[in-house]
Amino acid sequence: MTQNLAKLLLGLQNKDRKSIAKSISLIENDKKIARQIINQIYKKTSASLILGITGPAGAGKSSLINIISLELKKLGMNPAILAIDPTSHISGGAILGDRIRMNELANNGVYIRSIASRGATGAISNSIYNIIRILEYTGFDPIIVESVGAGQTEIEISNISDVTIVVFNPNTGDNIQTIKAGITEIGDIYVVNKSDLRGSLQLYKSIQDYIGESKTVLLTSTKTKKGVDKLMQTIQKFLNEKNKMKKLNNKSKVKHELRDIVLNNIKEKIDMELQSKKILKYLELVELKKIDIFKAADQVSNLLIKC
Ligand SMILES: Nc1nc2c(ncn2[C@@H]2O[C@H](COP(=O)(O)OP(=O)(O)O)[C@@H](O)[C@H]2O)c(=O)[nH]1
Ligand SMILES: [Mg+2]
Repeated sequence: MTQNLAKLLLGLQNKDRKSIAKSISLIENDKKIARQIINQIYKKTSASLILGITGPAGAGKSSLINIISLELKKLGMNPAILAIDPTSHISGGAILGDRIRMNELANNGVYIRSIASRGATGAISNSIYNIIRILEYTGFDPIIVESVGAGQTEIEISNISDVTIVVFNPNTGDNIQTIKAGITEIGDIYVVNKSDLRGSLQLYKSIQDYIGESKTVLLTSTKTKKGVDKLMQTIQKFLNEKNKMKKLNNKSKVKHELRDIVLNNIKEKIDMELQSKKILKYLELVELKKIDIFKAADQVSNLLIKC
């Protein structure tokens, strides 16, 4: 272990914010260093609970997380927030509201960090698992992950979360038609926020009808604080339950992560192999109309899977 790395790990153990920020940046930007860091800390990370919060932009996820994390702090917990930002890093261009919120959280000892979601699909960045490990090593629990529900993301967030909250709001024209089928499976708690606005009760009722009785649907307002107590009680109930099943949940999370890494490794390797000379032969055969594209693809696939 290099001296720099040792210093960084010591900083993490002391909950030094600069060390946390630096470790996360290193992990996001350098695969090799990420591996070194994880190799040094993995034995000392204990699984923190992950509270995933997803939903459309502007639904009030950040406002709710602000309240939730301050309440959890009051209960003696040590929450951290990871905001998966589909556009840019908060530090690059935070809107004023976000900045004020972030300052309030930081002043109360809640760690908050915005991370970019990589890739055109908006898929959750691969480094998120490792960033979570850094926060676990530092002693944060639970870790709240905010993501904008866009396509795959809300499905992925439920894979890494112990408890998933899906947030809706009445003024973005969200109605039952725009709520995708998949979303009814991923949430543990469904929240219709902005209950101070018109249309919220109607949306709440239609979501309740759509989701059925087995799931909790709540109505909240971060403006009037109505429904916030009930939300906190529900979150606590879920966190307590999940705490008891931590081992089992952790196994399923590890399974997902392992699958992600293996698929990524294989994809990288195959992408490289596809550039190789032995593949050119098949291109030629297709061009010369000796075989059709599907046959070529089958043969290339067979060839590559063996390698
Ligand atoms: N009227 C009303 N506005 C809200 C409520 N919660 C959040 N907002 C506002 O909605 C906007 C988006 O909130 P934000 O928390 O950033 O949403 P996010 O994109 O889901 O994280 C902000 O201007 C908030 O002040 C609420 O309960 N009622
Ligand atoms: Mg937000």
